[in-house]
Amino acid sequence: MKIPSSHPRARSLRLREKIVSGVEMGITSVAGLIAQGRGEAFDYLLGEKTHPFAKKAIRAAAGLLVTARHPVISVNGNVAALAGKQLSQISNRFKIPLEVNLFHYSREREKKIVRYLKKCGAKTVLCRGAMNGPPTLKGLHHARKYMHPDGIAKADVVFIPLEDGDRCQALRKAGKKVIAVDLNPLSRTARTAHLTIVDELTRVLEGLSRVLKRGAMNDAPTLKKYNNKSILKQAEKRIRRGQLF
Ligand code: PTJ
Repeated sequence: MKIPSSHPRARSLRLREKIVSGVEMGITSVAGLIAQGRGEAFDYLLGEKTHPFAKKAIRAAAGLLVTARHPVISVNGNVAALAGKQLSQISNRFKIPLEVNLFHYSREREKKIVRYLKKCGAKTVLCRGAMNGPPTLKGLHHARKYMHPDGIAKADVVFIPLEDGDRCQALRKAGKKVIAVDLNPLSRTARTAHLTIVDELTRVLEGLSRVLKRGAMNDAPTLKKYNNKSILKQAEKRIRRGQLF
């Protein structure tokens, strides 16, 4: 489907098409369409733009990523379809490995995502693959518990776009610093992460790349001085104000 640029919501519609083609390519799960719809609803209420509270969170996230000993970016089927190229560029340039981690797991889909990310240019893509007894996250009883020994298992900072709350909690309990991207400031993921960016993923990655390239995170607050609750409150207030476009 070709979306005319004159359409007032062209960008959002193009992202929807990306998710649809992700499903057609077999990299996004069918449930991923529902997740995208939830995201769109919140983005609509946010006026489909990056607000100051998200910009602040992006700068803090950049600061955390560049000072990490071993940062890792977790990639699921929606994230790969929406932002495969953007993530591959960030991963290569700043030496942050990508690790495929799926809720609706199948070896076949995992392989397709790895292949797709490599086609997007990513140099380091980790996954569960055929590993025998990979390390697991305590307290999780589904496929998202698996960690790559050179990836999330030894990471100090994990970047989790579009994540389930229970995995976010389990990562925190395992002592990782967690950066989440979630358009819903009320979600368990948003409330559990150390640092939550309430904004649409592809806009977040554009902002993050810009900040990282310019080194503009040098004056970003460290986690000790960062107040995630206040950022979430600001996002919720903006949604409740109901002033759309
Ligand atoms: O590929 P899999 O099998 O690992 O499955 C991935 C999905 C995303 C389907 C799975 O993790 C899932 O069901 O996610 P949820 O519980 O629907 O959560 C998705 C969250 O991400 C919701 O709070 C949405 O508001 C938010 N979201 C959706 N799209 C975007 C988004 N946030 C930022 N940018 C988006 N583009």
